[in-house]
Amino acid sequence: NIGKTVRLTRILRDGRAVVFAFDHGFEHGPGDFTSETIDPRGVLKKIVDAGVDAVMLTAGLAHVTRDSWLGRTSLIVKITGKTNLRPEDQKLLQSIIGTVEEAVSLGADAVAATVYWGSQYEDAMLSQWVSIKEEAERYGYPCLQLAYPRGPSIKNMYDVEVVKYGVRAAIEVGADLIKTYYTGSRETFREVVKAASGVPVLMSGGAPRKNFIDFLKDVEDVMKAGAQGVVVGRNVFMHENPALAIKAVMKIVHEGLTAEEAYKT
Ligand code: FBP
Repeated sequence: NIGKTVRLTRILRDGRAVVFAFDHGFEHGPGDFTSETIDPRGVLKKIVDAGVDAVMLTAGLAHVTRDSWLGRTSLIVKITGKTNLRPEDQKLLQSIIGTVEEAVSLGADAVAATVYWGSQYEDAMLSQWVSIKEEAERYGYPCLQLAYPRGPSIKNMYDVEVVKYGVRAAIEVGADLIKTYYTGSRETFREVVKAASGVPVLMSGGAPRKNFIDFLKDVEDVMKAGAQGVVVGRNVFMHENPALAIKAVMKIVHEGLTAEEAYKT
């Protein structure tokens, strides 16, 4: 599938990528933002100006923020989602919130969908995934899977065996790129990368760390463990200087700097 290779190369230009996730307004709600960041256009422009490899947005957000990213970075359209407003017992289900065709019409380079591996709704999310995949293959679009182990039988979603299972399951259903949780050490994440069997693995940013340097150390660890990059949201847009924050992440991912070096420069 040449189209898929072409588009993947646009995201992973040197084989690695820093993706800015900004779907939090949908997933978490306005509580993640300040009165300045509630309008996504300003912060998105700063991140794109800083040279980020791709942005991951819902189709609606991609449309309203088009002047901030269009023609200047790659776009990944997230086509599943859930709001925090739904009842607790429905929060382990992601719904279809967009289509591959919409992503194509936006000029995107990939689509993204979440599967909560281990959820009581795993079956529904897998049916969605297979349909998304089928359409994406037709258009030559890579599918990024947010392979998140979450469910009643999962005690620790950051446990290496659990994360490895999610990653292995993701490749078994044809993920072209995988976004997953950091397992807390270089050694364990090396196992996760191995389980991905050559499919690029990107670390999911997670909740904002008290000290930004600690987040950068995680980025350094996953890169040393063989990951292809990161998908980061809150640790960057909640930073007092998002442009500086994303640049530091990019220095580790693309230039191989240590966390300490990237923090200082
Ligand atoms: P973060 O770097 O902020 O964690 O963003 C990554 C992401 O997966 C987003 O794409 C998504 O909105 C959010 O985290 C999911 O958050 P939660 O873990 O609360 O479901």
